[in-house]
Amino acid sequence: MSEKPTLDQWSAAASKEVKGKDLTWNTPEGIAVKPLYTEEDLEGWDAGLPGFAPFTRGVKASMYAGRPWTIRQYAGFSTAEASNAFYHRNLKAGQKGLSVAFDLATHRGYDSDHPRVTGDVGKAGVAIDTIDDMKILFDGIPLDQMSVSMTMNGAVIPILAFFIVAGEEQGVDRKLLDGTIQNDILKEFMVRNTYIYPPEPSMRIISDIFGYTSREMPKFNSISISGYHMQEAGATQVQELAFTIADGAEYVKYGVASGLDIDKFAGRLSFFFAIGMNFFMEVAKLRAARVLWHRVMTKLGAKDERSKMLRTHCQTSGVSLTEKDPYNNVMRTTIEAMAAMLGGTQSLHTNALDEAIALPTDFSARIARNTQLVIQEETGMCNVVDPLGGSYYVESLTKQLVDAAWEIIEKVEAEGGMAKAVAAGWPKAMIEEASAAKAARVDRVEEVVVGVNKYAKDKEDPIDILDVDNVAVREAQIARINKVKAGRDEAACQVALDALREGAKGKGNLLELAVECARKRATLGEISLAMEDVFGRHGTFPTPVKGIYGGAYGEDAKWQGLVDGVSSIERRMGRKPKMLVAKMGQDGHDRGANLVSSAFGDLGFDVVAGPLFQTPKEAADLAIKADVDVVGASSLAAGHKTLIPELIGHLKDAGRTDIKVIAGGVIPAQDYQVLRDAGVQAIFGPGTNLVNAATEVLQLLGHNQPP
Ligand code: 3CP
Repeated sequence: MSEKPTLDQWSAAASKEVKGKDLTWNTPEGIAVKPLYTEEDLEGWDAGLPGFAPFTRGVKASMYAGRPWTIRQYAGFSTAEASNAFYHRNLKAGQKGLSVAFDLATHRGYDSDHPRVTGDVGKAGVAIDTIDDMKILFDGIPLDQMSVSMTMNGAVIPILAFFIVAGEEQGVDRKLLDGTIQNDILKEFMVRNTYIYPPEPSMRIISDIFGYTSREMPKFNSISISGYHMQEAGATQVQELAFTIADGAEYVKYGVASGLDIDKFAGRLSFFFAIGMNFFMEVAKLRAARVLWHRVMTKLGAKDERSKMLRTHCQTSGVSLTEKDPYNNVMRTTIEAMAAMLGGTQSLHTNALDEAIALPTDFSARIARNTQLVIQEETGMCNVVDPLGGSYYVESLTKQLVDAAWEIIEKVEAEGGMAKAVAAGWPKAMIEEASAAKAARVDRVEEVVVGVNKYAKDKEDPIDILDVDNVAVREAQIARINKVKAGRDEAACQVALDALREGAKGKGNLLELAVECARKRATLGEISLAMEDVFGRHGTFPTPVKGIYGGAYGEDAKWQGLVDGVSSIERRMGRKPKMLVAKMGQDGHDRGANLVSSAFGDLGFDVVAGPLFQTPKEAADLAIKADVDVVGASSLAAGHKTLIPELIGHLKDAGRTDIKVIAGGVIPAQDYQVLRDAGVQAIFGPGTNLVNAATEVLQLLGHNQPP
């Protein structure tokens, strides 16, 4: 019998094959992934059994062998009628649960008739202004039988109140309402920006929702603590994991401080993670998340095992999708969906292939949904619980992720918890640094994106995408708001709103008070404003990170050529070229804007990072006041065709046609001509290489010798 080879022998053989090249892969998380894992890597690690603490291998003993995860596609666009029809079609085609996407006006607590939201109504989600909209949204969908998730954070009180009253008016007892509300404000302050109120009252809102739902809606998940948006904003998996678990711990502490018994509400906390392209890392991340949550909740004093069990929704990664060569997105999403299920998710959204540029069409939504149906029903993958359990690599990675995230969680704890950390700003800065570093890796082709920075097609064929006529949607919404207001008992409505305002000053349960407002037909904007009168509206200024993007280029000749170009413009103008990076409308997605600010700042531009949520007039005024040479309008939420032409109009009215306007973000090729006709001088779609973009901007500023 031949002798068993040793690890040293393997190492020598591998090294010989690759002529001594180091095969270690250093991931962006700072994890050194070896080319081989063996049982030696599992020392001191026991993954246990599924259905038993700490649930490393899954929260249910039988997992998908007993019941597969919920196919829950996130959707909503334009009107309640159109979204309702879409839901009915999807449910008929095999979807199992609903997940509502609201438009940005709704997210930010504005009715559709508010002057700040002209570009946002019905874009990127459904417009909900009144209880009537909510009733139409769920028409023919029995709310005691269908679990409904709602992605809402800022305007969480009126939306949940509308949902409860829509149930009431369907004859459904709220005890039977099943679903989830996102209700996760800490990550809004960190990365997503659809907050309304300052942090303290926002945290109170969450405790009030915990209090009300644990008492009145025992089947309802009161929060979806979300790491998804962190990864979308550029966070590494370790950062996503650590900050999400730390957010969860903070909410539990607030709930307990408000007088709730931990085991009365903790069993209905749920989570939400992104699943990107680093396949095994994502599988391990979900397993590590369950271990970490169990550890945190034990420390916080939970006794019931259900309070310590991390149940999660997952969504395949939006930022991993590309506008270029878009059918590659089907494969990306399939791989990510497999990572989510092998990690043991409870519920999953698979992105449609066109989601890098628009809301899905029926065609693309069908492929996305069928991706899950094929995995569930054709592959046999669901029949074995945690089939990757025991993999040396996956188990080892799980352990490494637990350890790496725990270090960050302890740092957060040492500094007084996540609310304090968010206020101090360092988690956001860490994520932005990771984001800038990733952008540089992709632009420098150190990270491959097939069809974008490698194997690109010579000519792209535009695909059919969905376009929402938001002028028509807005008019229809305004008509319904007026009808609801005309038909209501005005005095009774005002009494309910006054009671909510008083409750905001004192200690009343805000959700309970808002339910009464919804019954009396108050609008979403009115309910939000009653609280805003007391709490105020929160605003922030971006603080782009410095030196990370540029630092990655170092002495690179092309980069240095650009730096020299900026210097030569500076010599000619007697000052640095100046750029306003503008975010208009209610679009809080600031990853693109922050990246542009960082990269152009590193090149030597004087960058004015404009505040979020400006109107086109405010952005034009700021551009003129700051006397910039160029305005870069960043749009990631489909408002560009309304907002950017308006901005140019205001600059024109002020006689400042010399200020050049460029546009970047999620702008489909189909819209380029409209923008060019309006006067936009350069357009940068998703996946733009920032060095190439800068070359073009320098040319616009008269530097005609591109490096
Ligand atoms: C599950 N069950 C089982 C088994 N598996 N019973 C027996 N054997 C099994 N093997 C039971 C569960 O205990 C539960 O009953 C019921 O079946 C449903 O299962 P679940 O796992 O709770 O699944 P679900 O109802 O779908 O809930 C999943 C979670 C929920 C818990 C994650 O929070 C959720 O659906 N979240 C979705 C969040 C979402 O859609 N977010 C969209 C974000 P009991 O309840 O009686 O125990 S979209 C954002 C996009 C970006 C942006 O924000 O802009």
